[in-house]
Amino acid sequence: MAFTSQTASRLEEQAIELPSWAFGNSGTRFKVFTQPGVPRDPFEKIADAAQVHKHTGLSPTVALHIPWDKVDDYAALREHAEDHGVALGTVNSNTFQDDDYKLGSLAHRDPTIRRKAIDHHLECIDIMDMTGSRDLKIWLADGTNYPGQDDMRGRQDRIAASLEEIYARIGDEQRLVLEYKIFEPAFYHMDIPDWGTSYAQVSALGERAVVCLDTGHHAPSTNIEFIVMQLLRLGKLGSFDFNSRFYADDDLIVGAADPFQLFRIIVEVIRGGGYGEEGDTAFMLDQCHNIEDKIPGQIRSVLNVQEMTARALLIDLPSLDAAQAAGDVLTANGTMMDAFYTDVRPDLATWRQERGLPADPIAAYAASGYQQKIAADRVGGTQAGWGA
Ligand code: PSV
Ligand code: MN
Ligand code: MN
Repeated sequence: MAFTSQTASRLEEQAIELPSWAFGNSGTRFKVFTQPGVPRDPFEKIADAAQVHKHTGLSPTVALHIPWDKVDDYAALREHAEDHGVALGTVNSNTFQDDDYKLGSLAHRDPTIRRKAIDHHLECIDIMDMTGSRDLKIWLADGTNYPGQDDMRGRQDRIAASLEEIYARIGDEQRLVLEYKIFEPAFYHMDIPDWGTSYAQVSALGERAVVCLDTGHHAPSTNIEFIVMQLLRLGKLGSFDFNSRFYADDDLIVGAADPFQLFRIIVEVIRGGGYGEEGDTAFMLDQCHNIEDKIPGQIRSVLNVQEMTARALLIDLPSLDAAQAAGDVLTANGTMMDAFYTDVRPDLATWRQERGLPADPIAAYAASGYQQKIAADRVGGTQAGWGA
């Protein structure tokens, strides 16, 4: 199937949320490389994120991380975003950078620590009310390092009770999104290590509690698209944190390590009704750009997602269905591969031009002078929060 006007209009339904932390300095536990011109506050992070949307038309919202993006006046932040042509998106909580949470947050045995962690989430919901955000995303660093360190069952029960209290405060138009991660920072067990645990926890809460699938949070060789299929089938795939990895939680540019995996994931999103206007699955990036420039790194990322979406939209579904029904293994697989191997880049350049966007967003950004301007104007930019 060729790139048609129908493909073009389905691509208009795409929105990919950017993480505010992608624009700050970041690194590994070995070294944080500082870059000239990085934002000094959340306002500047949003201005940078707006550059990505301006050049691609793909990223109308920016996710916040509290307390990294704490400000005195959220109405002003919201207005600032709107002035820059974007809106504020998901609010991410943070219970992993405080000494009190050494042994856990929502799972902690001590009710005063649990209270503090729950209250942090209630504060995040207050912020969502001011920013107009729909989603509260919770990723917990909770877990243990040694067998016997704590009672895993008790921790699971305490998380359930804590989440119940947080969920009770979620507004009618808001959602609680629970992310899972196989390991790190805890290494013996994580309290929310996999989609099944996240699914069990959110299912107990109610309709507006859903799962976040971070593509970097699985064991090597995990069939992630199977999880996508299953969560969509169960009506619980709330969002993606897209990034790519070679080894662990690498947070590299989405589609860089394994574009075919990204393609397969998006095929299942479309198949499961999670894409665009018909679906409720939010696309977000969760990445850091440690050694490359951050704004063009984000531009490349959203273009990679768009490119794999376009290829996924090209699958000849009637032929695929016929081949599957006939048990014609090679034709069925070949139909998928024909779409995957189609170079859609010229069509996407045209798609952009037809919508008043630059054919080559990375070149247009480089020519805009924005990078030089922020390097000259901003001194002493912030750290994204990682690799400190
Ligand atoms: C930690 O692994 C993590 O990368 C999770 O993926 C969160 O989504 C992100 O940090 C931001 O809190
Ligand atoms: Mn994530
Ligand atoms: Mn992660």
